Amino acid sequence: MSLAPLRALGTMEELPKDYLDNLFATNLYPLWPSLRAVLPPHKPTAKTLPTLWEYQDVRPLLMKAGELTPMEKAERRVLVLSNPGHGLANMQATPVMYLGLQLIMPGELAPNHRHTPNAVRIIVEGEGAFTGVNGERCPMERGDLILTPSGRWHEHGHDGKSPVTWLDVLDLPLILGLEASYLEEGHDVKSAPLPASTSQYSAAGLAPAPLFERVQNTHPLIRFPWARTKAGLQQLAAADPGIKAVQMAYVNPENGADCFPTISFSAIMLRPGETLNIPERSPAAVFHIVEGSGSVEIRGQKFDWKEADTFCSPGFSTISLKNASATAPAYMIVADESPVHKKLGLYEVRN
Ligand code: GTQ
Repeated sequence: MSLAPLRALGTMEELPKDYLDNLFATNLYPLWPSLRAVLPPHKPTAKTLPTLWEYQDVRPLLMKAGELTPMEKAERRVLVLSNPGHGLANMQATPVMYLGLQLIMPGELAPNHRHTPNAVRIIVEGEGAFTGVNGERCPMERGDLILTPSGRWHEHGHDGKSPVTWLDVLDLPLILGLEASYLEEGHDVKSAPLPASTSQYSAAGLAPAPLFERVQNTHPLIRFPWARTKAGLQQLAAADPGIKAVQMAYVNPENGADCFPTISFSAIMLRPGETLNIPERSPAAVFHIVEGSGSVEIRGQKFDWKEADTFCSPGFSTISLKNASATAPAYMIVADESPVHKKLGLYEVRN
């Protein structure tokens, strides 16, 4: 299909100043000087810049926050991975996703609260911490993915001996943009502990069915232990050596749906020596490295990554992931905004 050339449109400068003043005084604004900015041809304009946050750079600053700011003054001790393309103070990595690295020290408690944005924790470092989600106590171990869905009470505690850190992924920028973001301070929920969902859904394809009454729960499984995810990826790779990508989605085990209505999560194993070319898709994405090292090229920009690093890509980007090792697999967790794009009829895969 040949595309018609774009008409050159009138500019602000061409309009008389007193006319513009009258427009502004009446809370009006002319479309045509800005039309190309909000409706660019063929492909959206992305504020989101491909950005890498190396854990070795963030960690000392996060530990320093542990010295500078006690938990009582922080509620959540987090350094936000802010995309410079959106402005650092806007605290967003992509249009839908907020990322933060959170630190909890031994003996500390990040108090109970709940909020409208959905959140996921991906555990990065340390042992002995836990997240309570509506009373379900979830141990935090490296690589685990733990959901705290919208409206669920949650708190973080730490009975161990060394600092524990994790990556928070929230749909905060979207919920904030909808003017629907708010929080409530906590209640003590320990009195009504829930059974561990990880034990209830311990085997793929099997769900608890006490006397055939199935659970109606939008988030039946809260904690996805890394050991299981890794084993699943390895078994997938072994079962189908020709498979295009060794990737498994984190889903609601009752119905196979994405965990959240806004963000989709999956895990990828890059086989030894593998280069994985991801086609141009409309949603932005975030990658967090659990194990291994390699490089990525996003819109022609190249980054080297290793364990515990995090990077993001704008939508409509070609992404090429390369495992640096010829002998060891690399593992990463991917979050993308495809659920929002699909619901709004915007989802595209090109080439
Ligand atoms: O742990 O509940 O990074 O409420 C931002 C807001 C983490 C949390 C964040 C939060 C939390």
